[in-house]
Amino acid sequence: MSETQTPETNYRDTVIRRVPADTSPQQIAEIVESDGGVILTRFFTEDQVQRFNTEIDPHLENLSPAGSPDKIDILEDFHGANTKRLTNVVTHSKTFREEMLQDPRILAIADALLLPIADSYQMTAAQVIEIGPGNKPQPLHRDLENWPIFRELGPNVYNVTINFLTALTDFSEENGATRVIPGSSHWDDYENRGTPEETFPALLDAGDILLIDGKVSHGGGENKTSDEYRRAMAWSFTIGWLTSEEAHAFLVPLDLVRTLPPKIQNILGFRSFHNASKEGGTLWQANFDDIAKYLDLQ
Ligand SMILES: O=C(O)CCC(=O)C(=O)O
Ligand SMILES: [Fe+2]
Repeated sequence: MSETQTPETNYRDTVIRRVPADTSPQQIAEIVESDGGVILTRFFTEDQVQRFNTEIDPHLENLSPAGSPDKIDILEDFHGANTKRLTNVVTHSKTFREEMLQDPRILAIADALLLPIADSYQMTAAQVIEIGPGNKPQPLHRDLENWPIFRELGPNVYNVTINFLTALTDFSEENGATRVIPGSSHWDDYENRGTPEETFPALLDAGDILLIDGKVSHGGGENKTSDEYRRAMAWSFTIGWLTSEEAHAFLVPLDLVRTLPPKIQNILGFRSFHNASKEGGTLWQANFDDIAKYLDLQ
């Protein structure tokens, strides 16, 4: 149990620290580097959450609750038997595209955490995750395991990915709040993902964000209710020199992309990834030039 626990505060509020949404990006980055995650309270307004939910509702309705079409055992487990997962959220939601993704606070936090190791970053995925009644706990994992070599490299590796897990309904321990093992980012052996007993639930209100790095062990919680649906969006940014989970550059229509600012176009893979400050090459180019030029983006 954390040393910061005091009789007046619930341990759950101290073990995953909670800070207001207007906390400085530097402070947020420091907490994430220390604990592996932090809760940013009241980040998005009720109105934003409500509009977002309304925009994605029809898309979710059309989805099967079988997690994903993947028939590989570990992915079936990972994606859940009664969980809906909606991808390509940039295309589906105007509120996400124009407000959440362009929120200067989000970009400043991502800058603080990712620009020290690369000159540009991308959104590897934006996925709505609706955990339904009876769904088992998701296996504990670190998000950097998407690129498994990092598992072998362990805690001394740079943090290459961050996840802004946003609550779209209130999270409770019973309905499947994400579970986190704070500090597991510093464990020596990344083959060790910890045990359910070591986890703490991220108790969020709709609009709060659980921001985690790629190094902390966590997983979606079990939904023990008979009638509640826990809805979240996991949207993750990774440095530009890793392949992203979602191929946004092939999924988001170019006409839509033309309406977005250059930094967002870059985040979606419609501009090249630079590494000049580290004396690295430019990646994802066309004829040695920025693909934005090839695509005639302004
Ligand atoms: O649904 C959740 O609470 C966790 C999702 C997650 O860990 C992920 O998408 O990487
Ligand atoms: Fe995860």
